[in-house]
Amino acid sequence: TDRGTYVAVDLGASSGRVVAGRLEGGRMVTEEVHRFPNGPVALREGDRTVLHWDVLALFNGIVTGLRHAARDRRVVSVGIDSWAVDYGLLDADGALLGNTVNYRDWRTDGVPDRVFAHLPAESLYARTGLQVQPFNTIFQLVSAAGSVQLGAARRLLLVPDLLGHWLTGAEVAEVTNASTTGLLDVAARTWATDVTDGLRESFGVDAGPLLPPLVEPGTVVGTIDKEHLPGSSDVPLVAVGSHDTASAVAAVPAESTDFAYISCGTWSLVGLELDEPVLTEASRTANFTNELGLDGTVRYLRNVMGLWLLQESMRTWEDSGGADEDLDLSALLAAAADVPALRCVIDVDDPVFLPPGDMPERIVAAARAAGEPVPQSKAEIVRCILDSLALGHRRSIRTAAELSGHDVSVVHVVGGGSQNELLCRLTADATGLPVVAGPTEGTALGNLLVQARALGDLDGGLPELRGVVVASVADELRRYEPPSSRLDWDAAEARLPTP
Ligand code: ADP
Ligand code: LRH
Repeated sequence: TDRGTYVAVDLGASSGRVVAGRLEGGRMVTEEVHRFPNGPVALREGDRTVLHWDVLALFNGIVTGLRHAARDRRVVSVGIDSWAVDYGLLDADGALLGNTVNYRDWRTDGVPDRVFAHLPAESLYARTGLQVQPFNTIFQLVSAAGSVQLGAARRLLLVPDLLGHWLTGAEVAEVTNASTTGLLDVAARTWATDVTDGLRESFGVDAGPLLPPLVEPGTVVGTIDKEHLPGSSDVPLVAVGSHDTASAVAAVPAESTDFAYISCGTWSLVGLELDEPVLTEASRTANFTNELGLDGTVRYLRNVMGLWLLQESMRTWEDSGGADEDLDLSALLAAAADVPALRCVIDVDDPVFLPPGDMPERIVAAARAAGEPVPQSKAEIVRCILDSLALGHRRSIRTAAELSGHDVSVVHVVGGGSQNELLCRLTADATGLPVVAGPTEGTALGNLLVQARALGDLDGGLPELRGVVVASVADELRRYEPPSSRLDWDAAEARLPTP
């Protein structure tokens, strides 16, 4: 029997995709129906330049994708996920106040310390369990204190909820993504009113009234306006794990519970799935985050700078003139594989790498400052990035296991980066654990499975959903065993600054 087609909208920092999925004999069969680019847009604002997202282009991409999906399929539901923390503000008429600011904008430089002077980092961590990243929503709001837009705002909607609002009129905050704001009580899964009270008293930022009601993944939040799905009637918008990383983790093809995951794309999100947050002082100082997952789970992880380093390096090289074949990703990776391992390693978590810019130059400067051999060629720079990311993966998995008291016997790498064989091989080598790579579009799969379950077409918890993942992507998975003769990762790690 044809249950119809679920449509996942998955917006990454580097591209947006619309994926149609159908259940067939216990498998979720997927087809990408539309893909469009995404990236920062630098725009003058008074006397400075602010990085934005082109949120209207994203909306257009979604609408086009829905149209493609509905052309010869019966669409029965839609779900949206995106990167975390960013938001749009609506005024009292429901109009968008300005473009969504990109989390890599420098407006939050120095803001965390200003906040901690009033709201101590220890008590914020105890309440929210959230890592300190300058771009957390709480810091973005404080950086906007006193602005005309914030003064006129009536509603704050995170990116997936904003796009969903434009499709349906609903105003909600899906809880997995809300857990990245710094405004959520991680244990209660409710807004942290003591934090919003503190923001009002210390910074005059009255965020509390802007925050919409929270919903858990699986909630039907509204009906897609007919103009966007002509021919279909009453298609529900389902709140999925609207934080892309939550959907990615839900679709890890794990067959046991002692797995670590790396959601590997623009970022490497490296960690474990837990039942309870870890709110210890050691966890806070290691900057581990407790973000919320499906079905009451906690995503205990660290943000490792990820393939952003490679994306931005390639962009720099492209901008500086040569659209030659050197800039083909697979050719670059093949050349990097021939460079000797661990010659130059850098601390990828250094905040200098966060904003857009000349990444090769920053990498060279970081190597020079640390007394590492300076990479010369493109291949050497790429090799330095991948060796250093593998070190970041290794350190994060080990620390996650230590801080949570959990064992890890396998590492699942999902997302676009799971196609990077060299990085997967290095990660197996660095961690001393088998790596299972794939699926590439796990986030979309996690999004689709939550819709199917919400519609009553699937039963069970995460183990059952993961069973469907395994059945759906088994052919796509690649396994990398840690080699018996190992490179000296201990010595390489010792060359990095201690965290
Ligand atoms: P995001 O969701 O953050 O936009 P993705 O999960 O789409 O990111 O991953 C994008 C990354 O995947 C790219 O930066 C690139 O490094 C990597 N990638 C994409 N395709 C390939 C490929 N064929 N081989 C190796 N790496 C790839
Ligand atoms: C990955 C991601 C990550 C966040 C970052 C802002 O796309 O959602 O989990 O930390 O974007």
